[in-house]
Amino acid sequence: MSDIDAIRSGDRRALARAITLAESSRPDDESRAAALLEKLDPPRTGSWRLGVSGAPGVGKSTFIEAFGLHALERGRRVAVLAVDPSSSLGGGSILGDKTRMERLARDPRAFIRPSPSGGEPGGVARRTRDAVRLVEAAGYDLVVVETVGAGQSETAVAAMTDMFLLLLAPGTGDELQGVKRGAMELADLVLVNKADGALAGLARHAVSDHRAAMALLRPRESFWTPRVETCSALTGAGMDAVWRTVGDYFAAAGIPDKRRSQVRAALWDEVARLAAARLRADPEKRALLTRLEREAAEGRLPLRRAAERLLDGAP
Ligand SMILES: Nc1nc2c(ncn2[C@@H]2O[C@H](COP(=O)(O)OP(=O)(O)OP(=O)(O)O)[C@@H](O)[C@H]2O)c(=O)[nH]1
Ligand SMILES: [Mg+2]
Repeated sequence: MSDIDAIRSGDRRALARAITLAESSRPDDESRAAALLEKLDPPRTGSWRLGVSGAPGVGKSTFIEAFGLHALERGRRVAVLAVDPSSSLGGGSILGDKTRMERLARDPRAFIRPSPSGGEPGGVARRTRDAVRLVEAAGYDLVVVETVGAGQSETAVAAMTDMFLLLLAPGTGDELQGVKRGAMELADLVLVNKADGALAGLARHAVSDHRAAMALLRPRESFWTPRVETCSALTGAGMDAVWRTVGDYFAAAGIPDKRRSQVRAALWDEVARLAAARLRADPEKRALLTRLEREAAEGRLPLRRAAERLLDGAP
């Protein structure tokens, strides 16, 4: 059976191998991965791609497990992928050992992929995009991409998913100030998690604060006004409402158009990456590159001029 047929037929090991190949930054693996991706069916527009972000410990993994189990009951097949900005620096891994989402992981209708470790920063997002394509080809139609709320990973995840969920915890002081405005601006749904026990009251207050704050932001999508709700990933409270809100979003959204424009933007990222890699590897440019780098570093040549000369091959 070909790799593609094995993936299509639900062979989890073939799927895992294909994702490993897509995560590799070795040039020969990259071209094998591209050949594999080329053979995939066009992406399914019936799938839901959700980005989930939030500060460490806010409950992302617990939420994804609760939401994922909910989705399984409603006939979806669930894949969870992680974009972990720290792993590229040799740090920990979101889905590594801390939270295994054990109940979800045990279900044959779910596929959980730990975050890639190693590789150049920025490459993680690109490889996750390929992993989304692969899990969809294997029939998973709810793809959740988890990322810890740090730096550019949120922006990258929002740019590769259909709907972006931001999780906050009440009473941690990060209600308004600690959470970057940027993450709020990306969010289609803000969830104040841990709305249980002693934190329930605080969570309600946090919701009204965030609603007021969100009302001041310009909506990202013409078809959707971002919402703020509470939930408890631990008890499952509010999970039905979250499911309905996600359903409302997908009923309102023009997913094919949104994905087309995401792919256009990603294409230009890829072009820039490939062009830079080829220039760096070009033996004829090596001497020129060294000289231009030095002149730019010494402030003798504006960056724009250095880049132009490198591209044009001017002396
Ligand atoms: N009370 C309460 N605790 C929760 C809830 N959700 C998560 N927790 C707890 O919060 C802790 C962190 O949960 P995780 O799901 O691992 O959080 P995370 O955001 O995935 O954390 P990182 O992956 O480290 O960024 C765990 O001890 C959870 O049991 C909730 O809704 N209520
Ligand atoms: Mg986690």
